[in-house]
Amino acid sequence: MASLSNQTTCPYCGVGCGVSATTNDQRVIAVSGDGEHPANRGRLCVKGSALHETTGPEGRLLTPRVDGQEHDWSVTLDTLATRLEAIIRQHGPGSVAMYLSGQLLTEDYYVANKLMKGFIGSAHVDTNSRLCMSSTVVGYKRAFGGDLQPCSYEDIDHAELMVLVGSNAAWNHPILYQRMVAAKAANPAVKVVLIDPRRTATADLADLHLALKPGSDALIFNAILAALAERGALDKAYVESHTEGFEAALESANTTAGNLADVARKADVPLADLEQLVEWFCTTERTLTFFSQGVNQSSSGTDKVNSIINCHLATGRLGRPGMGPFSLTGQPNAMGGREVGGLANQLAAHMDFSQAEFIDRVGRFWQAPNMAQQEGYKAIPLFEAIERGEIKAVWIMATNPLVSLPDANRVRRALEKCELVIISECMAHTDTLELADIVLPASGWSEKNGTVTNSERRISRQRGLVPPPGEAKHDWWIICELAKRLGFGQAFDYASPADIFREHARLSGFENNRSRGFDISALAELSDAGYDALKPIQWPVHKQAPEGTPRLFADGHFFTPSGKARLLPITPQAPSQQPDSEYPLLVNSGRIRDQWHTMTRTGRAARLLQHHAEPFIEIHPLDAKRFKVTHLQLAELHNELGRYLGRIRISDQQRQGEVFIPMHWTRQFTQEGCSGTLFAPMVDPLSGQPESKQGRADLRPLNMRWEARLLVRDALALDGLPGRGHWWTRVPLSNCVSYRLADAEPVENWQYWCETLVGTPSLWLEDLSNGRFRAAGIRDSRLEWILLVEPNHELPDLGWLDAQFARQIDLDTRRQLLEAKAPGDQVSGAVICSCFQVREPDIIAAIQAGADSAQALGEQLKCGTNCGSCLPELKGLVDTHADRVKSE
Ligand SMILES: Nc1nc2c(c(=O)[nH]1)N[C@H]1C(S)=C(S)[C@@H](COP(=O)(O)OP(=O)(O)OC[C@H]3O[C@@H](n4cnc5c(=O)[nH]c(N)nc54)[C@H](O)[C@@H]3O)O[C@H]1N2
Ligand SMILES: Nc1nc2c(c(=O)[nH]1)N[C@H]1C(S)=C(S)[C@@H](COP(=O)(O)OP(=O)(O)OC[C@H]3O[C@@H](n4cnc5c(=O)[nH]c(N)nc54)[C@H](O)[C@@H]3O)O[C@H]1N2
Ligand code: SF4
Ligand SMILES: [Mo]
Repeated sequence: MASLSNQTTCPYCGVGCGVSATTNDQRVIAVSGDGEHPANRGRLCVKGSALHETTGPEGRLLTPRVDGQEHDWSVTLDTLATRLEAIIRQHGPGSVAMYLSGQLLTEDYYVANKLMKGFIGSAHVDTNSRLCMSSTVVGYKRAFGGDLQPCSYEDIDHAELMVLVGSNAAWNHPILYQRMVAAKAANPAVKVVLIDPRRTATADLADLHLALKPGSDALIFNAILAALAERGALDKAYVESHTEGFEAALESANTTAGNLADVARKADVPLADLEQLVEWFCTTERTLTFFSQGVNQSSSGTDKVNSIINCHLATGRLGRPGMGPFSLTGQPNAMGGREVGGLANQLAAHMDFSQAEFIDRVGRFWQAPNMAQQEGYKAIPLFEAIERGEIKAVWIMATNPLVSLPDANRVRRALEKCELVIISECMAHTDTLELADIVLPASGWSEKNGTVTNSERRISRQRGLVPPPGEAKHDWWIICELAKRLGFGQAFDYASPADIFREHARLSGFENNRSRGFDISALAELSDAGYDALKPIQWPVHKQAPEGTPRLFADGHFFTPSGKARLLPITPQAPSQQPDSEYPLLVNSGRIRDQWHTMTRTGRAARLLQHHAEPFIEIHPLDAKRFKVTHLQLAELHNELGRYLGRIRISDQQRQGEVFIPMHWTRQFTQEGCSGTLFAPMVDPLSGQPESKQGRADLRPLNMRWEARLLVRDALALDGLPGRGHWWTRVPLSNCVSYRLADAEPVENWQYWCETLVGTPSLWLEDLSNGRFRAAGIRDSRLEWILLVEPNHELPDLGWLDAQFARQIDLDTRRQLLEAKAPGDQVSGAVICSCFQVREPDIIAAIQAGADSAQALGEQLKCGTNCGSCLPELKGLVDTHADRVKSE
């Protein structure tokens, strides 16, 4: 049974699941879903279930550093303050910036924003939410007069039509997806539509999948709006009383998408499928439209968001159960960041720089001496200003921009030039950290205390359960200590996150009078004990209704000057990065099931790297032919900005002319597998959000002479790898580190190769005519390393090899190490079910032996019976292989 002392919130996706953690003195040793949390009611997905494997002191950043030297906190903070003051004195407050993250807690975020915008006097505070949710923020503000996400998870239980646009919820919002699965199981009449150029795991639930041409979403929603009007499906009374701008919006829709056949052709989807979507949308009152990065990460993302909202406003489908335009937020505290005003064009508490009154109000509330007067640089221009030398100091907190920003190579050049780079980080090794002048070790999940807000505007507590390792400190503490050194002690004299939260809650209600939708002023009076015991609560939480308020917009009142919601005329735009003869492939990028962003945490858990262990390039079979690449071959995508190396995966789930690459890999895990290097920094003109879904590149096979697997006890510095054109990836296992290596140059003498990299072999087996070589280093009967050069992609079971690093090596084992097949060997295949470590070959074998459903597989192999994240893939395997069985 969960008790307060171990209830916390998952630090990954915006679903915001409650977690019950079991701890010892140092670390979390087990986790389970919190049955009392309304977001997940006891369930956790695969990433959540592995949380305990990704915490603990190993690999953590433990000590503050200045110019590479370790120091204590007092010296480090004094130096930081002195350097910042010097820069501000010489170049003004506009020469310093912060780049924050939706993974900070609300309290960290609040004090960072307050320090910069009110006290240092610079609005150059932006956040990785710029890359994530900023188009939605603008879309909601334009339509509703505030950044107000109107729906709740509960709506899933009432919806009759669910449309997912640019969302792979099965992998990226798994617990919410499972709620959709349950809703459909409970009522098979519920229809689900997926709009995504790829046939993702999410398509498993869909009655209809529109594999549209990338970027054509606004065209489709304009077509729906036009059809709603033509087929008499509008809610005219609602439009009349509660909205404005309808006529202009409809006119744009009619002009650009009045003809369904024309839209189907332009969006490259079958007319009958489009017609089906339109018909369901026109006839289903309770329609929920989910959207995520396929919509936001676009050079016209804001318009796409509004094209969706238009259809809901025209039918009055929001503010009631089971309906509305529902943006799925990505990071655990994407919402909290928006609440405190962490974006450069926001100020605080849903006020921005658009009105002098807001600046004055926030200034009075903070008693701020140096209020910034206009909005600051958004992420892309911010890093451009750093490159120009206009911004001389940047403080990066809880984000890894060298990987996640587009044109990543340019971001590197900018930071290399920057006079003062300050980085607050939990982990000892990240790509960005290598460029820091001042390094500040931060406490992480399970150590820090505060709140986060999930996709349905529900505030939950993350609780500090174990002490931070080494010298790591809480982000809010670090910021406040610096503020004190800059002379702002009085305004930053907080004793705890609870103190900060109360102030944030007070500001949300300050001179609000229901003019701003974000109001949690009822929580401003929480005692410390009340804060500690705070149960998940959805905002607004007005003083007059402290238990939470009725659903947003139920009364048809919006936060625009007229009180009416706005429809906007939308002219669909094509992506700005267009394939051409030089760079003929469209590059799409996104997430995989078991990794979180730049892998600093999920990359620590061996089992999370068994689903996908390497960067890959997913490509349609016909394109594979055209570009002369074969399945599992290594290949290079390249364009004028950079290159990306990955393994080819041929898949008919991909459209022709388009490839998909994961966003996760970094220099810590592979050689040139960072997706960000391929994307041009093209942004939406209103939101500044980059177009990370539509890049372009050319593809060529990498003709490697050999591939090998090297397992070593301790990680290697692979700069020392002999040979040119080499490639590597790294996967941590329980007792060793596993590398895949490849090179275009042959190795003349493998023994010499071993000596230069890992040491003289204790035993080896050479079969050069077959391209085989195996060698191992054994010291004092302990295995130190083993190298396996194999001509094909099937290598022996890693689990067995890994286990040998923890054993005494006897004569039998010596022999087995050199044999082609080790005991317990199986063809290594992807682990589909992480919870029970069930591999693809075993699943296929079971299907071939008669298991004809995911349920049957679960009964036999247990796969899919815990978190359920792999159910879509299990069903996919059944579909593929059961058919084959039947047809044979
Ligand atoms: N496993 C896992 N889960 C995560 C995360 C993670 O790193 N790992 N990160 C979290 C974060 S921060 C975020 S923002 C969310 C993101 O969650 P999602 O938005 O679901 O994630 P993505 O995989 O980036 O992109 C979703 C889909 O958009 C599709 N797409 C590309 N172009 C278009 C287009 O033009 N139109 C349409 N309709 N679709 C298109 C892609 O093919 C992709 O399948 O996930 C959160 N959850
Ligand atoms: N090509 C491409 N690029 C993308 C995307 C895409 O789909 N395609 N998606 C974009 C999106 S939606 C997002 S959200 C971004 C995410 O990209 P990033 O924000 O760059 O990725 P993370 O790995 O989450 O980085 C968080 C960092 O903060 C550290 N950290 C974790 N907790 C704490 C803490 O409490 N305090 C401190 N100080 N540090 C902490 C982690 O170790 C990690 O290094 O990537 C964006 N970039
Ligand atoms: S769905 Fe998974 S990653 Fe997202 S909050 Fe829940 S447990 Fe964490
Ligand atoms: Mo995100």
